[in-house]
Parts: sequence; structure tokens; C-alpha cells
Amino acid sequence: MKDKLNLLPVDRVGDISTEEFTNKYFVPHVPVVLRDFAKDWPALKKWNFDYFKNTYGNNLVKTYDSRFIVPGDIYMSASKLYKFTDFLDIILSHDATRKMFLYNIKQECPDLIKDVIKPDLVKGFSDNFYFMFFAAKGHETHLHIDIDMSHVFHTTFNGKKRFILVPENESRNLYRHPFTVRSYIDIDKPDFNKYPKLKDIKKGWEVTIDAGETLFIPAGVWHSVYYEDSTFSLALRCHHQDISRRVHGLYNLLVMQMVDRLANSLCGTKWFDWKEKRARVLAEGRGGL
Ligand SMILES: O=C(O)CCC(=O)C(=O)O
Repeated sequence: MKDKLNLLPVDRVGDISTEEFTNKYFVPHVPVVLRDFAKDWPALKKWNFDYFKNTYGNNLVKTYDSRFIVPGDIYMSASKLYKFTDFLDIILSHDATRKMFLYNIKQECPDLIKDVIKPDLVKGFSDNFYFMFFAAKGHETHLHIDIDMSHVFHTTFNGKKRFILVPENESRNLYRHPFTVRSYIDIDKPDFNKYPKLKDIKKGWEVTIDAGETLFIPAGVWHSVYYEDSTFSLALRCHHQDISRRVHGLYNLLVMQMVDRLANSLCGTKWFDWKEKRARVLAEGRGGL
């Protein structure tokens, strides 16, 4: 009896030429671990929990808990503001129930950008979005696609993170909730009885990255993240090379997400239940959309 998906390992490469990266990974949307992507960044030596506490400890930061993906008042919103130093203490006390995510250091702590060397592996890296993620060992970020349909280069600094990734064309077999970039299945411990179409997933990957390594997450690729250590990381975004994909990202942000938020605020659980039912209909091939 199947109790896990068949997940492939992810390639790990050192220095890689633009041509090889583009042909093997970037264009075909295949994840890869880049061991040398961040090797010259001053951030690798400089950033640690104490450094953030001493330098930016008084900043107020938004934090998120499991209610982020549950219908109700906190859906898709931050649940609590903390002083940065207090939140880092929470992480260091191994409380994995909340996280800081999509913390844009370009806006919040712009001096930190000087510690990151803008990569030239491919064109299209954003100058505006340098997102950081902080959480304790045991934290889990549920399965999703990045809403803006950008490529992501995710570097972890001080510990291990495990990722499960699934190609975008498996969205229906993952029971994607319509009007969202989210699936509510547990991809790590899949329930094939409740979600039988998971058995049809042809391909996926599993990888653990260590401090200093960078995972390339191609645009549209599903991913869930498991914090094996209390850690922080930085995700650089790179625009998709196809304009149609960028438009798709804008649509997701400006239209789809707004519809979902509005329907959640008006109908809450009923809207969630409709999305869950619709995800099943689509997975079983009984509907359009
Ligand atoms: O590390 C996390 O918690 C989430 C990371 C993620 O989803 C991303 O970089 O796109």
C-alpha cells in the first residue's frame, strides 16, 4: 500500500554557467541546489540571531500563525506584532507555532541589502523584493505556489530546511483550492484514501538545504517547507522570462487574491467548503475552470 509520493532527489551544483543553468533548470522549470550562489555574500558571515537583535531589535515585525490559512478574521493576514528582538527570543525558545515571513528587508532594514551581492546568473532579479523568513525548528510552511509567479532563489543561513516540490501541472492532482495558490493536502504524509488523485502525481522532488546553500524554486512549482532547525533565510525573486507569466502573476495578486479575501470576509467557512468541494470536482475531472 502506497503511503508516500515517489520523490526524486534534487541536483546539487557548484559554480554553474548561465548557459547550463538556463538550459537544464531555468527554462524547463527544474529545481536545483546552488551551492555557490551566495558564497561571496558578506551576509553569510555577518548575519545571525544576535546581529539582528542588536541592530534591528526594536523594529516592529508582523508575525503569522496557523490561522493564516484558516477561514475567518485572520485569513491571509498577520496575527500579531512583536518587537523583532522579542520574536527572535520566541524562535530561540523553540516555539514553532508562528513565523515571520515575506519580511522585505529592502523596506524594513535597507542597509542589509549591502550584505547581499545581486546575482548575474540570469537576468530579471528584482531590486525591490528581498524577502526574509524566520521560524523555529519544527515549523512547517504548507503547500503553495508563489502567487506572483516569479522564480525564487531561497538561501538559508544557519541551519537546515527540507522542501517537497511538485511541478505546476500537477495542480489538479494536488486538489488546488480555486481562487488561491494553496493546497490543503499534507504532501509529507499524503492521505491517499481521502485524496485518491494524489496517486496520479507523476513527479516530485525532496531536498534538504543546509546553511549557505540556495534552492532554485522555479515559478509555479508547488513547495512545502519543513524547518529542521531554527533558521532564517532570504528569498530573491526573479521575474519570469515570459510576459504572459508575469501578467498571470499580476492577475493572481490583483484579482484572484482580492476575490478570495472578499469571499472569505463575507462567507468564511462556507466559501472555504465550496473551494474544497470544487478542488475535488476538478481533481476528478468533473469540471472546467
Ligand atoms: O521558508 C518558508 O517558510 C517559505 C519559503 C517560500 O515559500 C518561498 O521562498 O517561496
